[in-house]
Amino acid sequence: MRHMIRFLVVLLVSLALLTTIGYVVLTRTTQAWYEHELDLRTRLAVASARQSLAAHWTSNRMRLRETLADITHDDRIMAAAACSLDGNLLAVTDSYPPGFSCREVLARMQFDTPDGGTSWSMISDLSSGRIHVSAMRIEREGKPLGVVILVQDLSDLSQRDTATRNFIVVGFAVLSICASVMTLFAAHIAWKRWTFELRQALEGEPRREFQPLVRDVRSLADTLARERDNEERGGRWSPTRLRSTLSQYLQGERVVILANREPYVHQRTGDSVRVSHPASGLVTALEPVMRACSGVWVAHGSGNADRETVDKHDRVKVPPGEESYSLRRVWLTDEEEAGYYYGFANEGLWPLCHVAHARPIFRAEDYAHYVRVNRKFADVVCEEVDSDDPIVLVQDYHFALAPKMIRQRLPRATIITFWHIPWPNAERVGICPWREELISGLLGSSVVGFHTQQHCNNFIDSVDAFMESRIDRESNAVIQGSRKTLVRPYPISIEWPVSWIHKVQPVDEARISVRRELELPENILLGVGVDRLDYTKGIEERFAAVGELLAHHPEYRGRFTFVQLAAPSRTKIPLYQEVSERVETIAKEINAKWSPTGPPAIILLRQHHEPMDVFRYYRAAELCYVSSLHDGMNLVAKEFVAAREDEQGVLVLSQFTGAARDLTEALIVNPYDVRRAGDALAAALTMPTDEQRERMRSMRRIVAEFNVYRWAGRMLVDAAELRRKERLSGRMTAGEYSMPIPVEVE
Ligand code: ADQ
Repeated sequence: MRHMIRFLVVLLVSLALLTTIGYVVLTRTTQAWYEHELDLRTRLAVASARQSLAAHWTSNRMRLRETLADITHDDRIMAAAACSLDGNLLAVTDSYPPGFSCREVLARMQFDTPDGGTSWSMISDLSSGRIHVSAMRIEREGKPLGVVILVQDLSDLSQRDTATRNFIVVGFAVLSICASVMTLFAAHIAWKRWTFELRQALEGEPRREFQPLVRDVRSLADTLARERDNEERGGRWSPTRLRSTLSQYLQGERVVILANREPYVHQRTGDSVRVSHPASGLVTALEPVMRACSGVWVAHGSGNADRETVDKHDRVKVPPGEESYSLRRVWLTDEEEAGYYYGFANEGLWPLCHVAHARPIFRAEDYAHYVRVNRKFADVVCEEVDSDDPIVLVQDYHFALAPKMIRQRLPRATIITFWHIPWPNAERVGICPWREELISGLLGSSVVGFHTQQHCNNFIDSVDAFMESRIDRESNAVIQGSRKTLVRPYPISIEWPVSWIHKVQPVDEARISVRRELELPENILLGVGVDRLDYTKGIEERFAAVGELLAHHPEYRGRFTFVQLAAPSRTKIPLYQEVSERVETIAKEINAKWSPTGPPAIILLRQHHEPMDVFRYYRAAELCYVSSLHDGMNLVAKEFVAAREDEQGVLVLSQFTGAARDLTEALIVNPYDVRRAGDALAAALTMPTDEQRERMRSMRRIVAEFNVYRWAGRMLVDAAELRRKERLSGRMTAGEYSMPIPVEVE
């Protein structure tokens, strides 16, 4: 209704405007027509009396007056006069109006037609009404004798003119209204018809050619409904909201997380035991979620003091001092760790899934360990659950087989598996000798989640290529027998606000302390990179871009330093050792070339830093460069944004990260194009503070809104919904209801 009223107001305003313009145009046009008609009448009248006029012009004033009187017999011509060339009145009829003497008319004629025109006319308004005065030259044998003046009465003409104009204007308005009403009516019918067809298509089976459109509309409607639902339920996602959502959906049941990496590692040095946080995107994302919803985190106990700090069930309460959830540690032998973790997961699956030009290595004995370790962890998960239909969150490529193993022991479990790295295209997946086993293992899940829709599509294509199953592309689901696995994008993020951010040094202090620590001048411009030392992170390309910056922008030589925090990672794998050496060599070469003396161009800190230290570096820097060659999300990009409460600093971000889809206000680069990446670094260093603020503010809004509580909340709510349906279908199978038994879970 509101739309209709708005439309009518716009319509009426447009009509008023159109009618006014139409009125002005019509007035001018009809006036021009009448003037033309009057001129024609004058010519005709004078032409028919021309002979008689010329004959009596000088000789017989009496006959001249009679001729003029004959002319005025025409209804419209009310008076006439004959004037000599020097302006004397020769003859005139009755009712000739004052104010148009021979001299006056000749003078006007001369003024209006200076080139010596033979006729002249004008319209004049008298108290008695409107008149048309025209003058025509009279000649005899080519010689001018004088002029004849005719006066025409326009009173009836102006009446006719007004009537015609009114008629046209009213007609025009009526026509416009009719046309608009008809348009409105036709649009209404077409819209009703279109929505009717769309509704029919959405409710039933759409025609083949509409299927892609209907699929998009359905998925959009789904997302909008879910988003609105979320909004209505409580604004921005936070630990409190996640907790209340979970208590609403899970009635206080605990969630079991299975991840290889533990969130807290106990390390003994001498007599003391220290707790550290591993450098891992997975831990960064999941730890705040666990703090918010409690439960159990099952992980490999990798610290050298881990065994001494657990109870007799291999559990320890974490975080230290807060103790809001349990960490259940699983022990691996050196052989198991070498085969499952270093071998199959990190020399096989990691390079398989990242397009970073490292050859995957698949060894049968590594795979055997991978199967055994997956079974070991799956068994521990089944020990830790507190019901026969628990919610289990399986994390990452270390546990592709575990979902199916858990499902075999707990057929009614709701298992959500999140794959933290990219899923490559089907052709590349085909390289893996155990591709069917991996995919089948993952299909034991109720939901398989990836960071992006592209990764979901690649997974579904791989299922299509290698498995016996039915794919429901409309709902992005894979159906095997009576089981359905949903495939969904859940872009991961970080906690917001970061719970310990108030403990990090403020920007001004961080700038001074970091520069002092690195022995750099106070006014040096600083860039920062923060990564595990991994070939997928593009650290070599990053350093090359710094080299290009200094080569093509000499003003930064000695004025800019790039500091790279590089946490050693997977150091037992030869390729990682090589990358570590290569990175060091490149840094040395660039320093030798561009900063042989003075502040170094690159500082490489190959060590682990605690999160608060990492944030201090983010705050001290002018820019942060994330140059991954292929990445799932990349949380470093989001952390840099979270750290910059001062709304300053520029993020230079690889287009091959998942984060590039969310943080579009970053300077997006192709990390392989080191020349342009160098220019982007220069652009970041010269960006005005206002622009930095605008970009940073917009990115901070995105990270705040799409935080990790939202990521976890959406997954857990989807899982709880799925479980509700499974429970319902279970009750129906058990004969509690007399309805037909649905075989699918959704
Ligand atoms: P990662 O490959 O570990 O994660 P990322 O998402 O960037 O990559 O997270 C790295 C984390 O480690 C960050 O929290 C960072 O602060 C920390 N870190 C890095 N270097 C460090 C250092 N030198 N010292 C201390 N801490 C350091 C994987 C996938 C990603 C995906 C995440 C989460 O590869 O694509 O975003 O999981 O799903």
